[in-house]
Amino acid sequence: MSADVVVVGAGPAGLTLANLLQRNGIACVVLEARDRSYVEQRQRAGVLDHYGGQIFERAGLAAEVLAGAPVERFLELRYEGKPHLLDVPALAGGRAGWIVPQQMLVRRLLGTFLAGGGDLRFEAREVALHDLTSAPRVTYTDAAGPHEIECSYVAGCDGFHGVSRPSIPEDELTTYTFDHGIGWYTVLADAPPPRYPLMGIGANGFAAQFARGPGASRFYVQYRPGAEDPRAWPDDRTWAELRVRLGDPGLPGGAITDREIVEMRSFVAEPMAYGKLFLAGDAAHIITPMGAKGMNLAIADADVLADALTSALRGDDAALRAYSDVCLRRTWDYQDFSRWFTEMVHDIDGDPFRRRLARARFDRLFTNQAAAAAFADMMAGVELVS
Ligand code: FAS
Repeated sequence: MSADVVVVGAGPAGLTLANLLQRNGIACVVLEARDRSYVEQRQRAGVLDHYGGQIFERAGLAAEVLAGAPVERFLELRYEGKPHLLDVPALAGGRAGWIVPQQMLVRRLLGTFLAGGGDLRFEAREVALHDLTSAPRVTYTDAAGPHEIECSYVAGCDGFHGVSRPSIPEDELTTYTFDHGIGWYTVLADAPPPRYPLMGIGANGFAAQFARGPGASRFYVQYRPGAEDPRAWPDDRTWAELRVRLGDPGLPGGAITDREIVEMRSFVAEPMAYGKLFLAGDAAHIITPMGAKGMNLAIADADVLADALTSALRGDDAALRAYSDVCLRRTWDYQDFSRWFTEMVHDIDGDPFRRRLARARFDRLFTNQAAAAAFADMMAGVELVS
């Protein structure tokens, strides 16, 4: 069997790429290791930034993938319980994002791809990439047995733990890892969502509350990795921490349905390409959820890669040769923004000097129009000017 492109992974990167290639008339096959219900249920991100929304607008997909998704408005930051509202879209010249749970976006992208006749194969096991610098082949097995697909290009959209990045010889890659020294205990609870996306900042540490559908909220509570495991906290302790840090003694509790810990780490692999293999999304980079850029970076990579692959398959590979540099420029821009944001709202190591720096950073958002606009520009997602 042969295809123009084999896309490994059906997450935001893989499904955005597959839909955009499909609209360009490029034949691609998507290989996904898990089953459909896993792919459609996995809860993660919650915000599509304005730039990501423009990608779907340009592709004629926005009406379907964003149907009913509320447009984001204010961001509420409570500093030692005192509320501060940032009208991010207004500060970004009207560029607003959407509050859309990642699993809903993935479910809809899956639907549009299949409705367009897309070839998506679930439970594709033992995916392996071969001859990436000559005539690429991808092998895998499923219930029907072993398969081999010859292709012109491979898109590695299989996340941080996928097979694509490890298929690149180690001496071809430079990797950067950064441990922020912060952990987030994240819980999903049947608790009414906040009026606006909410962050609590103060001496007790960071907390946040975001909507995850009409009757559910996702909460985040900062903890010190290695010093404790908050998953062992009784629920009363979790609610007590949230009420103090969010400055809301009356915060209604609710059944906690999911508990995870996320240690804040950042990672970048350079370059995002090897031979005929191109990495997109978490396969190439991991960013903290501060500023909500992980999923949005994955979608932005897929947009650049779709255009570049389409041009290459029509005879002009200039954009494909530039792919890694273009995406790494945005990746490092967002890594810097996410670190800046992380430092502003977290008590990183109890250092009083750093805590005062963070407070100065915070105050500038509400006293300096240019600083607030720069913050909102990054929240909206940036168009890369060459
Ligand atoms: P994904 O990991 O989403 O998808 C990869 C796909 O490839 C998966 O379906 C996987 O099953 C499949 N796969 C893996 N190995 C394979 C193999 N060998 N063969 C075939 N298929 C394979 N981002 C934000 O923007 N905002 C947030 O608030 C946010 N919160 C997060 C909270 C948590 C707890 C976590 C873990 C992440 C969060 N993220 C957030 C980041 C997250 O959304 C990722 O950036 C996003 O899922 C990246 O999308 P993909 O690159 O498509 O990778």
